[in-house]
Amino acid sequence: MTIEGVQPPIDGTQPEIEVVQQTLESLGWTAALADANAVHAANGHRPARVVAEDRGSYQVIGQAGEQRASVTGRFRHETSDPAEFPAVGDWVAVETSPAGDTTIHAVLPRRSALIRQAAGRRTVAQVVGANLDIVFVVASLNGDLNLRRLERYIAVAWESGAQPIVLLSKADLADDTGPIVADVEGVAAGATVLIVSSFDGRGVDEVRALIGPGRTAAFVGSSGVGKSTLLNRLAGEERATVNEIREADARGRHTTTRRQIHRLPEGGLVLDTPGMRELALWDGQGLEQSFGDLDELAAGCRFSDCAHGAEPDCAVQAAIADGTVPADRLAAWRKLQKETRHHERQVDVLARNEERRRWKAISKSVGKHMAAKYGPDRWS
Ligand SMILES: Nc1nc2c(ncn2[C@@H]2O[C@H](COP(=O)(O)OP(=O)(O)OP(=O)(O)O)[C@@H](O)[C@H]2O)c(=O)[nH]1
Ligand SMILES: [Mg+2]
Ligand SMILES: [Zn+2]
Repeated sequence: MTIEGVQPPIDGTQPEIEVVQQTLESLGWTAALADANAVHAANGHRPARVVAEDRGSYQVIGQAGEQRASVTGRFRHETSDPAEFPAVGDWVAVETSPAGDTTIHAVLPRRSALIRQAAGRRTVAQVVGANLDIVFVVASLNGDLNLRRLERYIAVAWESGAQPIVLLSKADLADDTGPIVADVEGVAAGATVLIVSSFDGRGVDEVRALIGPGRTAAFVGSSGVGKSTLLNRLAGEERATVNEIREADARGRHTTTRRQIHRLPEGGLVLDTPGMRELALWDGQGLEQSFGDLDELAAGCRFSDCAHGAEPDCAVQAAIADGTVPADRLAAWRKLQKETRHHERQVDVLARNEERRRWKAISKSVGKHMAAKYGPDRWS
């Protein structure tokens, strides 16, 4: 399935400049990206967004419509870190040769990135999605709701720099959602929890409004929770294949097999992902980057081992009381610390050091995003 709505000009000429701007903006283009792109524009490269990837072949979309693209030999040669290769959601600088081959010269800085530890024995960072505004963590209300797993998903979503929102799906199958919602809110670390049903339509308009024109949202969660069904409902047509879950244990069948960004009629963008059982956070370095404001504040607490609870003269609690720090950020920080401690026991030190360098580059752009969101003094 491909993205619709952006067509190349019929006669092959360049579309008018306003039309180009509007198209890029509807794909999530921002002034900050335009700044970062200036050096590439000077080289005659055009911006495009990666909407799908297939073993090194990228599907990109930009003012020239949709194209297949691959990275230049030079890019491949100079990039040793898999996390620096283009990922779905990335903005890239492309060039099309007279023969019609499109190549990617550079990846523009990411303002957010959903990163997980890739499956397999080696500890490798995998960018699930880049430049996301919202990460919808989807869990089904029909029985198989695992709070610990959900908690980890939410922690990784917080870490991405995007806004995490929990979607409890298949509400039409649940009688009394009250107790479950309370449990989920307990592990949501301040993320909003919404109840949806793609069958009776409950919550669908809220989700649509949250995504909004020019914004990008990802659906993540276990197989079979209804991510693709919700995408189809939002799109008003069948964009992605959907399959029955297994009767015996309510598990999904891993129907969606690759990540792909779809465009909604209203102009929002949805990244549908294959079901992932685990979304593991692999390193604590990101914590310092994303929660640097709390670290700094904590230095001002009376006790060096302050847990920022009921201790006297706690600078973190003071900041929450005067409104400089939202209370949910403290909750999110705690959850992430817990998750990281758990995880650090599992990864070998060598791999962690390697990841640390990778993570720095990525989280730098996340930090910039946070600065824009929460103010530069606490994030720079
Ligand atoms: N009752 C009910 N069933 C739903 C709802 N949404 C999805 N389903 C069903 O759940 C099953 C799995 O849906 P999918 O959309 O394929 O799930 P997915 O999360 O995309 O799964 P993967 O692609 O494997 O990760 C299908 O049989 C859907 O019809 C809902 O709101 N209510
Ligand atoms: Mg699916
Ligand atoms: Zn404190």
